[in-house]
Amino acid sequence: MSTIDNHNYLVSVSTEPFVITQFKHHNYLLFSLIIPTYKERENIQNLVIRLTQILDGYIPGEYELIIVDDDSPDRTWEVARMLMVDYPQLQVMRRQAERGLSSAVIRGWQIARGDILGVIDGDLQHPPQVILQMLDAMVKGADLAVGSRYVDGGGVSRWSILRRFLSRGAQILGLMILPWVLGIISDPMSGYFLVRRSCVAGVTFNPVGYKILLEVIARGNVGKIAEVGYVFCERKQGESKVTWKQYLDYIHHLLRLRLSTGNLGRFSQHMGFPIGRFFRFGLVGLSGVFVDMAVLYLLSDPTTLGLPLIRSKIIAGEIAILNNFLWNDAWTFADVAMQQKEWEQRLKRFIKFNLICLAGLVLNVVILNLVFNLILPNSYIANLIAITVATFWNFWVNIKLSWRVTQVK
Ligand SMILES: Nc1nc2c(ncn2[C@@H]2O[C@H](COP(=O)(O)OP(=O)(O)OP(=O)(O)O)[C@@H](O)[C@H]2O)c(=O)[nH]1
Ligand SMILES: [Mg+2]
Repeated sequence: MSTIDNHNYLVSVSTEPFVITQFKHHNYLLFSLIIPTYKERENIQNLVIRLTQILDGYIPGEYELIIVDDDSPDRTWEVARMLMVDYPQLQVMRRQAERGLSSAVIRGWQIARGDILGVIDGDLQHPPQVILQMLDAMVKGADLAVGSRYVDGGGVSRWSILRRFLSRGAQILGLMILPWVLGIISDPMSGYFLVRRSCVAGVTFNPVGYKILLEVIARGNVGKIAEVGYVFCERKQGESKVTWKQYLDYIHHLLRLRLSTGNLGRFSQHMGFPIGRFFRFGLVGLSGVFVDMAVLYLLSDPTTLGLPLIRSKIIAGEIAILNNFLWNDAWTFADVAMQQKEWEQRLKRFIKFNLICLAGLVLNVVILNLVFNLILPNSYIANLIAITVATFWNFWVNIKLSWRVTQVK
């Protein structure tokens, strides 16, 4: 997943799965610390100096620092590369094909040689000396050592009321959606932690947004957890990259983890049923209902175009199908569609989707009739049953025929 460029530096080149391997390196190390950076030109040298002083006094020669920079416009990667001359334990990866904090951390761990894997912010807001307590906890047998702002010795220095409120609000929301992940530590939003390689090796991660720790706890095999207090310092140089998008990403991430881990995830794996996809497919279907209704109104209502009902319905239905197809292709089955991007392939999928939905409609009518006449003479309940069966039909047959995952491999 990474190569060496013609200046002898690491560059990430592909979008391979986010899987960390068990050891295969003969030049194994005790500890690899990832420093994800985006526009941290002014901070990076100080951080490397501090970390080196601290770690050289504790585990000289047994660690590496890996800066993963997302091609920062301020050329952080260039400054970092120059440091490599004086700091041989430093590696630098400049990512041009991918973006994002969490994925940067995983890409770093994928090239790491350490038995203990860690992450620290590149802006000096995480006090470097705390790493020693965390390493100590790992050496004493913890699987995961988390720097926490909410245990003894921890805190935030000068956060505004709004930021404190948002941070706590996010934590409470997370507790409601993923209690078995956020409920087991005091600071699940921490971006400062160490984890044992064996707890994350072989796991397929799906990193979204900022909160990589959630991903590690939810998908990894973490047993014993240690928490070490630290004070989240003020940023002195550079600027924060936190925007509203991070809050949206966070909610997206929670829902994704909710559907793919815990009981639902186990059920989904056990039954071979892709619950997350089904959820997205259902949402898209719902959006189609609104499109259908709106177009039907525009075409058939006497106050608008006043076209005949049947003709309006056929056009509205087809536009809704087109709407659903576009969303499913871009979202529900994006991973499959990305591998089959030619317009002929898209057209083929669209035609199949149309035919399957048509068959679904026929099925809908047949089941409605059967249930209504033979089992339960209530047209609404009968219709609900018919819609449910048709939705499963549409989903399942479209997976098998339109967005065929097996064909991709
Ligand atoms: N590689 C990479 N690093 C990132 C990205 N976004 C942020 N970072 C780094 O991740 C660390 C944390 O980001 P910050 O923007 O400082 O977020 P924060 O510390 O939670 O928030 P502040 O208190 O506002 O600074 C810093 O080292 C950033 O440079 C990204 O998209 N890619
Ligand atoms: Mg920061």
